[in-house]
Amino acid sequence: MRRALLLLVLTLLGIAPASAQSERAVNFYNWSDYIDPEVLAEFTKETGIKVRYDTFDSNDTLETKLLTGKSGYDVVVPTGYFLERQIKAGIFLKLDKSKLPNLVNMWDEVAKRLAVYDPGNQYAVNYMWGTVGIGYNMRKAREILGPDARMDNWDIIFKPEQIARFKDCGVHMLDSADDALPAALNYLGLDPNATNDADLGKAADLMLKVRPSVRKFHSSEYLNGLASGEICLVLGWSGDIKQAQKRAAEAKGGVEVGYAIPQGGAQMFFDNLAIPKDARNVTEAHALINFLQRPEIAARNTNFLGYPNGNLASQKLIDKAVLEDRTVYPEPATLAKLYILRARDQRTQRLANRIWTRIKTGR
Ligand code: N2P
Repeated sequence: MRRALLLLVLTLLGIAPASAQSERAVNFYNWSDYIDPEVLAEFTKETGIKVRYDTFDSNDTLETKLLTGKSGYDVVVPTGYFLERQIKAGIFLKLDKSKLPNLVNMWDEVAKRLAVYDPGNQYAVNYMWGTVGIGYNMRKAREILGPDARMDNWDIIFKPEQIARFKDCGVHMLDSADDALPAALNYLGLDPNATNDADLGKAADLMLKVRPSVRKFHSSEYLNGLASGEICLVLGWSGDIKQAQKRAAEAKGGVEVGYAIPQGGAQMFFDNLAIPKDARNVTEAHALINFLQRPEIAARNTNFLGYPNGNLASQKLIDKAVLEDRTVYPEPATLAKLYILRARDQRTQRLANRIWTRIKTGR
């Protein structure tokens, strides 16, 4: 009652604090397992801005929401090659860099690569990046391949007789035409960005041959699956596998998880913070993006996630074991072998999605 009266008086005087008029909030749509949960609580504590947080595990899911308009989200995290065509489709707001002073902390090497998708870095700021590689149960790998087992080899995934040896202990693969098909193309010595029917057809044939050994196509369950020992092999995203490794170690159940970036080259991806044009909380969206680029916050997320970030100033605050882990921050020789994907044109995307459905259903 006293509070209500006070608010009434303040409102009449025209000096009501913003929080009294309506609660400040930001709607954040992020990948699953992609933030240290304490970070959001800290943002709210400090700014008074509440975070409504939802997660997805596929660029297609995010894009469907963005393209239908009125997604309701203020900050989203598209991967570079989706961002590229979404920018062209006019979906995003140009960032107001005067509200993002922490951009001075960004890492030029990453910003430069991101500019391939977002020329001039006008619409997006890198959040995390990573690689697509092989996650595995170390003991199972030794049992199956012998004590000197090397898992940094695409033969494990793409030679039907090799992957078949892991079938019984459980194989998962990302449910993503954009991650799996390019890996198959690369393995075949073809351009991972191929758009022609013949090359994509060859990738499909290869996938169909290994498909009988895959228990499930899913893009987030493998984290817990690997950590618990329920599965033993995955074609997955680096940091999710690094989190599985950490969870397994913490659980002290004897499960040891490994992550390998295969020798034959792998995909390097960039996931980026952007604001949809129809966002209703634009000031709050900038505040959140700026907060995430504080060196200590970016470092905490990387320590928690095992994904490298695009924030150079954060590196001196990242745990040494993470910063020096070459499966998180790859060394130059490995980096040189990584490939990036570009936005597919509509025709190729449709073709890839059709192929993917065929692979998943096994027909
Ligand atoms: C986080 C997955 C992000 C990597 N779980 C895919 N862009």
